[in-house]
Parts: sequence; C-alpha cells; structure tokens
Amino acid sequence: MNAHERHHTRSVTDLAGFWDFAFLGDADPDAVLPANIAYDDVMAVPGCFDAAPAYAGRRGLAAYRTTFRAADLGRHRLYVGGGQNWCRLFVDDEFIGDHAGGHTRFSWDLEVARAGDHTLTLLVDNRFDAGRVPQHLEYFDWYQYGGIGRSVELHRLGRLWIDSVRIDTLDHERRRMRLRVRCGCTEPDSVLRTGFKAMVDGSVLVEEELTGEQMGLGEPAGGGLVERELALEDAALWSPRDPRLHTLSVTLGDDDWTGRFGIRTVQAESGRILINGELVRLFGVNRHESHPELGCSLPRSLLLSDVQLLERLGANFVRGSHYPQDPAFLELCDQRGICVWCEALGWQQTARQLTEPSFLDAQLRCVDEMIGSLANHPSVVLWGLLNESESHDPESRPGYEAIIGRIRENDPTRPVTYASNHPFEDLCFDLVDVISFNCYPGWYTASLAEMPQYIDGILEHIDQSGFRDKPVILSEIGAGAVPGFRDWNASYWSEEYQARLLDQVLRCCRSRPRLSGVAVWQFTDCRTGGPAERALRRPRGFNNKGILDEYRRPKLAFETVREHFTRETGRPTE
Ligand code: ADA
Repeated sequence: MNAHERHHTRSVTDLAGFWDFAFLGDADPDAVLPANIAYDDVMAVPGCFDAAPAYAGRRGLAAYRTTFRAADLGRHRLYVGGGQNWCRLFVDDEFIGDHAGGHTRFSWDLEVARAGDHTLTLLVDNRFDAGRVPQHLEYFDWYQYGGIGRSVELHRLGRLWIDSVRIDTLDHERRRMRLRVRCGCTEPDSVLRTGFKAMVDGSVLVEEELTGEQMGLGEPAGGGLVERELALEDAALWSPRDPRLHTLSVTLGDDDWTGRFGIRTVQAESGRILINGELVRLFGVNRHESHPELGCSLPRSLLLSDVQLLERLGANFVRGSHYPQDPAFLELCDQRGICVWCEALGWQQTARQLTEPSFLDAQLRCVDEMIGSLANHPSVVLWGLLNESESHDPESRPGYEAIIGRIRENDPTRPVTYASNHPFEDLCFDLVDVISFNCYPGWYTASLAEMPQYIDGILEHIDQSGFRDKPVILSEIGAGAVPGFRDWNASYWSEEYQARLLDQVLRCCRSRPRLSGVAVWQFTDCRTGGPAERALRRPRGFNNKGILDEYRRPKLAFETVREHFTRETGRPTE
C-alpha cells in the first residue's frame, strides 16, 4: 500500500520476505509454464535481483514464487508497488495478467475460490523489448535494475470495497477540499444500502447511508464514485516552511481507508510559482533512486537518510528524475516540507517513438498509475513528463498534447512541466504551465566564463517567445566529479571543478528572479548503462555528477551548494 495509507478493517497481508527464485535468462516468457520452473535460489522481495553480486549486470527473465493463505474466499487484490521492467502473474499456475513498466504501483484482482494456501508466481523480465515494454529503452543514462522493487501486498476486498480515495484542495483560503471515493462491487447492485463516513483528524464530516444507485454501482456495471466537498475551517495549511498534515479516514460498508493529506494550492502565474498564494523559489537537486548494493529498491532507512541529507543541504525541492519516486520518499517530503517534481518515466524520446501508438499507450498508463497513487501527497507540486525528448520536432507535438492532456484530466490542480534540452527550438512550451530547461555550460556546452550569458540568452528567448507569464525552472545543470579526485588545477572530473562550477551556477540563479527554481544535476552518483560512446564518458560506469557519491558521502560541492541553498531557503542546516 502507499506508505501513508492504512487499512484498519480491511485485511492486508504484506508478502515481503525471501521468495523462491530462478533466473531463466533468455527464456521466452510465453514458453514458460510455472509448474515446470526449477527454483534453485532465493531472492528478497522487495529487492532488485541484479543489484546482488550473484546476478549483477544480468538481463533476462526471472521467476519468483511464494505462497499466501487467503483470509477467506472471494475477491482479493494483489498490489505490486513496482516491477522492473515487465511482470506476469500466475496464481496456482493459472495466468492472471501482465504488466509493463516499472516504478509505479499496479494491481491485479483475484477470485479466491478455495480455502488454504495458494502459490503466487511472478515472472519478472528486466530485458529491453520495445514491443513488450516500450517505456524502458536501453540507451537511458541510468542503470535500469530489474526485480520487484517495492512492496507486494494482498488485500481482501469483500463484496463492496474502496478502490481509491482522492482529496484535492479547491480553495486554500476557505479550506475547501474535494473528496472523491471510488468504489467497486462484485456485481452491479443498485438496491444495496450501506454506510459512508469521512472523518478528518477525528471529526466526523460526512455520515450518511447510500444506495448502490447513489454510488453509481447499479446497472450497467462500472466503478462507483462518492464525491463530496469538505470545508475544513481553521485547519492548518501545508507549506514548505510549515508542512502541516491532516488525517483522513473513510469507511464504506465494511471497508476502510486512512491516509494523510495537506491543504495547499499550487499556481503558476505571472511568471512565478505560488503555494497558497505565496511566492516560492525552488532550490534543490535531481534524484535517482539508486544505490550500488540495492539498485532502485531503497529501504525506508535509506529514504529517510536521503531526506535528512536534503534538509542538511538546505534544499526545499527535489526533482524525481526520471520516474515516479517511492511513495515512502514522498511521505517524508510531505512531512519535511520538500517540494517534489514528480515525473513520468521517460528519457530523450524521439519523435518516432512519440508517434507510435504502443509507446503512447504505455506513457498514458504510466501517467494514470503515477497520479492515481501519488496525487494525495501535498509535497508533489509539479507533474513532469518526457525528459529531454524531441519537443522541437512538430511530429512530437500530438504526443505531448496527449500525455499533457491525460495529466490534466487526472489532476487539474497541479502545474505541468517537462525538461527541454533545446530551449531555442522548442515547439511545446505553450502546452505547459512551467517552462523548464536543462543545460550544461562549463561541461558539455559553452565555457564556465560564458555561463551567465548562456543562461540569460535562454531566459530572454523564453520571454521573447511570448512566455513571460510562465515561471521558468533550470531543471538540470552540473559537472562530473570522480569521488576523491582532488586537484590543485581544478581540472575536469575533479571535485574542485565541480564545486567551482556549481558555485557559479548558484550565484547566477540566485541573482535572476526570472528563475523560479533550479535543480542541480544531481543528488548522488548513480550507476549508468547505455551504449559504449556514453560509457567512455562515464568513469567507473557511473554518472559522476552527484554532489554526494553513490554511498551518500559528500564531495566538495555539497558544502558549496549548501551555503547557497541555506541562504535562499532559510532551512536548518543541522
Ligand atoms: C541529461 C539527462 C540526465 C543526464 C545528464 C548528464 O541532461 O537529462 O538524465 O543524463 O544529461 O549527466 O549528461
């Protein structure tokens, strides 16, 4: 379940543990029958199998197996927090479903017809296969680990259940919230009568009896919805400086849901980002979920220490590059007042990919899953998409329109942005609320001395193109530093050069109010993959632009960035 969500009456079984495991290498998943798999190993769930030395760097099909005992018969739902890159589920050797795409939560419904133990088999494939998994492409600049990266849970649903609970701020001044509870029922039932209750911080705000028809559970079959407006007079607002949270509890019949939320609005207007009507400038870093021994499956203790390091850095912002981050990380950002740019999986997609229906379908599903499971986090202040893709090619525009349209359909309350790496030629800036650009003066382009003019040139171009009213974020900038390489000459790859470059970047950004934010590339070093041309520019096989190394040990630049950020954000440093 999402980290900040709880169930009290619904029975939930956490299937974390050591599962039977078999690495099947280049086997075709369609040719694998679960009954014939010979398990010869065990694997941790959650975990990335190819982060372990035994399978390091291996790509192929893997089989995971465990057993569960159903609390009773009837409808159950298996939630998988994230499976990289592709999964297929069997229960008692019977095919249940497939899922493509990592880093987002998804589920399968199961009808349990027999008491006792059941076998659950998950085939997990970390190979790149543009047909089956169009979102994960081999050339991306980070190592795409395979496995079951996040929790697996079995939920007993019963006859009538809560599918999702969504709470959005309509008006922060009057504390008006919109509550939407989606529900389901095993069979369409318009005459059913059941209790519905919503409580905030222990006070009952709604208590009523509803019929199946009122919930939309009558014929024809379809998902039900209960929608109410709540006024939470005098309740504390969420803001980065004072991140106050509230607890919402919903009961519907025998089912229940409890989660936390914040009251806040985010607006992008007159060239500024406003949270609850107040100007906010975002100072932070790009963050990959990556660790050399854990892959992208990070335990809560490491998520917490990442957040503690962000606080120590004085950051009030993190961009989740380039996929949705762990909900437990977002929960910590909610609590600590760190604003998050939450991005759908994507990296340097071409116009050709953006015109392929299978790629677009996969992107739209990723957007639905991302927003469906993460929208209640007040820390998420921006939705992002398609990092550095071909937004300067007219052929890409319909793809951008479709994905941005889907984001807005799912959530009209948050601004949308994407990071462009060709700001002078971009053709899609009009589609988003916040314009963001990545640039690397002093590293890939221009010299360090030219950096201020380089950034000014982009800002002027944005304004002259008619986008003066849109806030602008410098979404990536940085330099590589091999950890421990210290050099009086401050040559490329030294910690000195990186610190000098970021000092200049942050001086420049702080003195340009036109910029609403900056995200340094990047928080920690991370393992990368991709073609040899890139590998040869990535010493150690890592993207070394972290201000911390991959074990979170600080480089010289950490202190440089901290000095700038703390002055801007006034955040505590210890
Ligand atoms: C791009 C990209 C990042 C990373 C960076 C780099 O801007 O968005 O993911 O690859 O370049 O280090 O070169």
